[in-house]
Amino acid sequence: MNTPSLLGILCYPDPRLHTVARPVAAVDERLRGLIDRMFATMYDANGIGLAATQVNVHERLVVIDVSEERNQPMVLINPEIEWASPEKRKGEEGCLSVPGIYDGVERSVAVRVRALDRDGQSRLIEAEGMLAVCIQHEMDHLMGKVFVEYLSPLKQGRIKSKLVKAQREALRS
Ligand code: GNR
Ligand code: NI
Repeated sequence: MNTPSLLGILCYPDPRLHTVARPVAAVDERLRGLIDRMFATMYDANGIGLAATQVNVHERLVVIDVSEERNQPMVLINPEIEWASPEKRKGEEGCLSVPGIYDGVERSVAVRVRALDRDGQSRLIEAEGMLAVCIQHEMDHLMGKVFVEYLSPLKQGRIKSKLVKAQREALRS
């Protein structure tokens, strides 16, 4: 197969990151083409996950690879959380749409998620550790939520100013 072309990643505070995604209607060749381009974009950016929202496609689709070797691609289509552990833990998060910003977010330590795979087969995914964190982070994107929204208004304001300034300067150079 040809190398899939890369997609542009929206940067916070782009208002399009707050769009709520609609369910994927059909797992077909169009969708598999988009999935391949999302993986290429995620691996190119050294991310462990990418939600369709971040590439301005507002459908419930996520790609993930939390493996060290970057050889365990995972696709979640129309994911729904069936169970989230009441036990939570605070961990450091980053986001390809919020470059250079890292801060602590509380997440359930384990989740069970129902989703379709790239063949349209229904799967139950039992996740803990980094995979559980990543799935919750990506599913927030599909709901139009970016991790910085868990931080204090003061921090959010500082992050916004910093990124707006950085994007202005990137545009000028
Ligand atoms: O690459 C990513 N790393 C990461 C680290 C800690 C918690 C969540 C993530 S997801 C992020 C990629 C991304 O922005 N996905 O939406
Ligand atoms: Ni993200």
